Amino acid sequence: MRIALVNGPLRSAVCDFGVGHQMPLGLLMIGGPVLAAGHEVKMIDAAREHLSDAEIARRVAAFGADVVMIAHVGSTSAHPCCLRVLRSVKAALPACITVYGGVHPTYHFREILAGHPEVDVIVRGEGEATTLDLVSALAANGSHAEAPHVGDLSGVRGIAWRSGGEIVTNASRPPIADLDAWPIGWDLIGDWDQYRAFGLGRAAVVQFSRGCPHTCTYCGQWMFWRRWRHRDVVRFVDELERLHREHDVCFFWLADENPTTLKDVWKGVLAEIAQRHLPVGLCASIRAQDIVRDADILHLYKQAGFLYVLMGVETVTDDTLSRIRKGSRVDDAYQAVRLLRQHNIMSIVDYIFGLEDETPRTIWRGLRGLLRYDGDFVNALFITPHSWTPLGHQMRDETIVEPDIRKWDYRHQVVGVKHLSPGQLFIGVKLVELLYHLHPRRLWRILTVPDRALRHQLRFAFLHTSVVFVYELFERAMGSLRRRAAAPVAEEHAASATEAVEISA
Ligand code: B12
Ligand code: SF4
Repeated sequence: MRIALVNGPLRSAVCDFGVGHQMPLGLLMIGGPVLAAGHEVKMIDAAREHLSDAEIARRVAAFGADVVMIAHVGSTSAHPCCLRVLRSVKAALPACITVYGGVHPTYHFREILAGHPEVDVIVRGEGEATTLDLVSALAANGSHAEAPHVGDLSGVRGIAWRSGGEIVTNASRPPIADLDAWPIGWDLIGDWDQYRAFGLGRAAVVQFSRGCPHTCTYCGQWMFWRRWRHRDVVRFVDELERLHREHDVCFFWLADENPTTLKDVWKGVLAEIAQRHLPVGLCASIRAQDIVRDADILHLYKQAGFLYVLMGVETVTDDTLSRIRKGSRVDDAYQAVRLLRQHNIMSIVDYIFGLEDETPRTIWRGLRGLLRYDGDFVNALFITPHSWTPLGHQMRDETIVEPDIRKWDYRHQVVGVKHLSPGQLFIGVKLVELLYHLHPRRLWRILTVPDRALRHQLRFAFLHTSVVFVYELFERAMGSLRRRAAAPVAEEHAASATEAVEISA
């Protein structure tokens, strides 16, 4: 079969002006197995190339696709644009079967299939094995010949689809036991120069492990992968080495939720990369508690190439940390930043606004707490109550001030706070970002840190953070003007229903 993989055309300030565009690893991971099984597969990265819907449909038609598979890493915020693309594809190619996957459709499959005939099949959860089975079933059914009939898919575990107009949820699929057995579709990347990070040359997103043993209430990733698993250390590092040698990849972005889960295994990964002396940089999300735990092996982080650690500190009080089940304490974050600094590794700390009822006092306390942590950069986020998370469930009755799910991307306020209007909270958050990043201590460090490479990285990040900051002010101003003109919110942009569905349903 001929399968077009489309990375949804979501515009993102973070990629356009901040870190740079990254490759859609999820699509590469479902593309690899079908490619290896002998199907013809083409990647259309509409996000990277900023393609219009018409151009995507044109490329899909030119390829002669039997099946179009779509997703985007910013799954919820990209949902409206993914549907829009599928409508264009169906209009241009009614016989083409459309398959949708990723986090958001995994949980909202029922309302999507009920309201959107442009979606034929939804793959729920981990995609590799399900996609391969699905494509084999579609090929066997000869489904592509007769639109929009997909044939009998009742034997394919892990999907939701329509049969005779009824929505059918097939049995779920157990988590993949051997992650190394599933080839990644690196050959689907046409131009490696399209993917770069932090101004450090070619970059690749890679994944050593899946899942997370923690259960933070605002996060759904621990449910999505169901249990923590990891790849074979040597085979994983072989892959990094091959990407570096064959494609000149200089920077690896780990997509893992929690790569550090087992200290010995993680130490093995770091030691294996370090002993190969690969001239590459690394970045990953790592819990503050694990950085503190790893104090005695942080030199290995550095030797392996760690340049950035993203740390979800989320808040500045132990009470809130325990309420969101973070499983760490304020002091962990404080120590982690210092340890990373001693090893010349940059820390980018995530802070979530809206975890408590924000007032000018809590915002001020947040700024003071962040200055005490003293991470190199702060990534200010807003609480986003995804329906499948425990927090989304708890917040069911809260006021939603942003019904447009294109903005459910953590960078826009979604839930109302009692004591501040959205405009006031926005100003508060922007002031925190401004005062934090322009703090004399931070500017002094950017100007004078002795390590040349680190100085360069700090300046790069400072410049690009500033551009995103200005863009968001501009976006907000334009949004207010548009709101004043009272543009109606289109149906597909309204918040999707809050039905939370277990992945194993
Ligand atoms: C690396 C990463 C980034 C990087 C790189 C993004 C990239 N292009 O690869 C950067 C920093 C740029 C980034 C940005 C954003 N990200 Co991000 N990111 C991640 C992270 C850490 C890993 C993503 C990943 O590659 N996972 C590994 C792959 C293999 O998993 P996967 O994509 O889910 O794919 C599997 C299945 O979902 C399924 N599947 C996926 N797609 C499809 C498609 C089809 C057709 C099928 C059948 C199956 C299928 O099969 C795959 C293999 O099993 C995740 C958190 C996490 N650990 O997962 C957040 C995450 C995906 N990001 C998220 C968000 C919100 C964003 C931003 C919108 C944030 C922002 N405000 O800017 C932007 C989007 C910008 C953009 N244009 O890409 C959220 C999405 C939540 C949601 N419900 O929408 C996540 C889950 C973080 C979180 N904890 O909530 N991100
Ligand atoms: S540690 Fe990170 S990935 Fe794990 S549950 Fe908490 S927020 Fe999610």
